[in-house]
Amino acid sequence: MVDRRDDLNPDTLCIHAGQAPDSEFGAVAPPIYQTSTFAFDSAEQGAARFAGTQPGYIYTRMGNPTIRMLEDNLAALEGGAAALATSSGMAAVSTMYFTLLGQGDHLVGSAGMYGPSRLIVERDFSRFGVKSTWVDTGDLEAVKAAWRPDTKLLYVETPTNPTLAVTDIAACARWAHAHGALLAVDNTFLSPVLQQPLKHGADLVLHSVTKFINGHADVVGGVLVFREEALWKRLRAVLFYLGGTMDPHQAWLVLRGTKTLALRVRKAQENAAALAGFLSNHPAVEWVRFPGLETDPAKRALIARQMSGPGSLIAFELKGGLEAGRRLLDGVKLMTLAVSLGGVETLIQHPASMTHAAMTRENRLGAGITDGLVRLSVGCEDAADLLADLKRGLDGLV
Ligand code: LCS
Repeated sequence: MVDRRDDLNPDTLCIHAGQAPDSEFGAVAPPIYQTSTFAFDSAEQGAARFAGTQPGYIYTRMGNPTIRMLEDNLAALEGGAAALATSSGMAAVSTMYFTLLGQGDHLVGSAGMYGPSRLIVERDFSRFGVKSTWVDTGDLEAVKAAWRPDTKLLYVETPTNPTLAVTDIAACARWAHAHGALLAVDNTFLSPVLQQPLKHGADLVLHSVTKFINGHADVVGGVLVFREEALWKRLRAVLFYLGGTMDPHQAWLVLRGTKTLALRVRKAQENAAALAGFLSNHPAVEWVRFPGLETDPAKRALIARQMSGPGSLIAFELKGGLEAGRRLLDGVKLMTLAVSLGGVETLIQHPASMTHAAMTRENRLGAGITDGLVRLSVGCEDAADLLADLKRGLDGLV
């Protein structure tokens, strides 16, 4: 079985890590162990499995071979010690909060992160005495200013959804560790093909695997990947009781997705670079945010250090603001008007009225999510077809 071998490149790990031909019949594709429970040979063996003195499976909420293949695959891709697959990205986020934060603890997070990842702390975990401050984590001075003696977790999304602000993971790791806290990074927007936060000092990485990792808009899922086994064990114990674990069939579908992850990410990124360049030169466009178009020298250097590409998400605003944005959303034909991202199909959406609508307008504006911001998740279609669709939509506005 291909494991965490440093000599293998991401393209190879995507296809092979965590997966060996099936031991029973040699099936090349991973078998789906669609079972809720596992038979013991004897009472003694059952007791030993529960006691943890003998390896082997017990019950699918507490582990399953198909799910384990996905966890090993993603742990290898992120360069981690171990992983936990979850029923959704939000199950990964909430299991992390539930394990690492308690009464009186404080969290510092990226203001512009995916709305629900922030809202669940402000609305729900606050009922149990968890406090939070949300800042532009791309500015280390803002992180330092938000810090308190009881800060236990620094939670960064980089680049952020949907503003594409980039945070220095290594600098955040140094700061958090020097102050007795952990650093978690949501790596959904880039995937391990383009960014590996654990290598820059993060303690855990999480993904909505619904996005690039699965890549085919047919599964909702999540994963947590850990630099060290001790933290994996802590979250694992909580996940097994909270119950947000993945299903074997879900894991199998995601394993199909990971095989082509590197290919899809690169193709989508090429397309995105073409569309971002086109948008930034179009008279109907007010501004474009895309890591590949960054002009600030310090941020450019950070992007070169931390990311092996700009990814395939673009945020932009039209000169006509919200109204023009609405007309574009209704005017494109090939691009699909839908939330989510990271799939083979290009999706277009309006965060202020869709993905980030539950946030207050004040918090949205504070996080850079203007009323007219349009988010594009560029897929793997032909670049010329995408450009023609966008051109048709924009030309109708000027
Ligand atoms: N983290 C990020 C960065 C996300 O974009 C999302 C979902 C999640 C976590 C939560 O993952 P889920 O539970 O949905 O698997 N982002 C969405 C978006 O931008 N549009 O629809 C969902």
